[in-house]
Amino acid sequence: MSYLKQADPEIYDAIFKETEREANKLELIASENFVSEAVLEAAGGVMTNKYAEGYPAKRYYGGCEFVDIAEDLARDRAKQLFGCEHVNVQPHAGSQANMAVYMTVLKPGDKVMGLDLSHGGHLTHGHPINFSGILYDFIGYQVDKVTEVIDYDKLIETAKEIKPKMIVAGASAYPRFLDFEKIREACDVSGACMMVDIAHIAGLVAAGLHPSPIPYADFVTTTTHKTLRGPRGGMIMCKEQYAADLDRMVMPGIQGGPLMHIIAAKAVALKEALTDEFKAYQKRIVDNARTLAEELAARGYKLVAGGTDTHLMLVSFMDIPKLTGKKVEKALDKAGITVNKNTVPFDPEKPFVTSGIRIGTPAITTRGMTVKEMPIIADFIDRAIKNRRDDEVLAGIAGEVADLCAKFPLYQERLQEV
Ligand code: DSN
Repeated sequence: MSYLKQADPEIYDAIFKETEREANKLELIASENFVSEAVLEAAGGVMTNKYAEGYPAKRYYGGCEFVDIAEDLARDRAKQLFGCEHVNVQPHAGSQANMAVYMTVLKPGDKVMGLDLSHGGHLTHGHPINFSGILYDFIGYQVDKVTEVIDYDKLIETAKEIKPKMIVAGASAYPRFLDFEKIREACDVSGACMMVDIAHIAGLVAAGLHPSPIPYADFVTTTTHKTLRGPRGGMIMCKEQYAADLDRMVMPGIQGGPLMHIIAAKAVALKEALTDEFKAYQKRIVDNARTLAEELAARGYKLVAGGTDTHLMLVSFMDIPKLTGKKVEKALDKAGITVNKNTVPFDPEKPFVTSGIRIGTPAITTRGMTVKEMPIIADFIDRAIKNRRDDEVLAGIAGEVADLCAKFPLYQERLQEV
């Protein structure tokens, strides 16, 4: 019998339906994934009850001996996985991780450079409506109009000229490898501190499938729930010289009590990430993304930057009159396929409309799909876009999607009515 079903049937029902949605639809949002039952168990455990301001062995509360074990394990495993000098596993999310780094190094009004949101960056990399753009003087850098790859020469020139205090690398919608050597060069010529946000590519970096920023960067931030496949949360790695200042900035600077149940779940995910099976999983993510991108290109779709090196791709509809990301997202949703509309470089549309969609393979790869399924998925996407005004066809595709998903079961025990 479920305690939750008895105590709160409405929430029980919403969670049950979300489990069904995840199991029966194709989850192609590049930043999402399906965590293991072990991660879910830790995240749903009694450590949610514990206040533990401070750090292991230096807490402001008694009774921290067991949460200390969890946080120490999370820190040790992160260091082993990424080869970093220091790590803080307490940030509640990626946004708090980025805020903690900025506040460790910068003063309000300082000049910072970050990739423009519409060129693949992130809100916290200096967007004017975000705290980052409100507090600091962010100057954006962009991709090249023809290659749609970051224009590193221009970035280095601009850095030389404006002498930012920090350069932020990292992206939430950029399909090619990031060149950390070039970013380091831009930092060195301008005297800037280097921060890399690897939220999207953390799993790939851990598996050695994307170059690591650790040797180059002063700070590396990440979320733990994307390719890394852990609980929703954040993490910061840095050189030892910044460790004490950074830890003070996370707590008491911007956060209070850490979410110890989530830190325990981060430790579990990091243990999983240290296995050979995880490395093989990351390789399958990349193989699937490359194959899906090729299959979409073969059906006439334009891929930003010509394809992908990572777990994600951006499909641009800029050359197709009247077609927008918003319309495609809606049609795919009706066909049982979940993606997000996304601006593409030099997009004339607003962020709520956009001229593109972002597609990622981490979640479908977790449930066991391989390169064999990618042509089938490309076909679903193509047919849904072509028949976007025909609800009957879209419902038919949704049926085929559910049949495909049934071959790759997910959270089956949770779908047994209790
Ligand atoms: N919202 C995340 C993403 O989808 O990429 C970034 O924070």
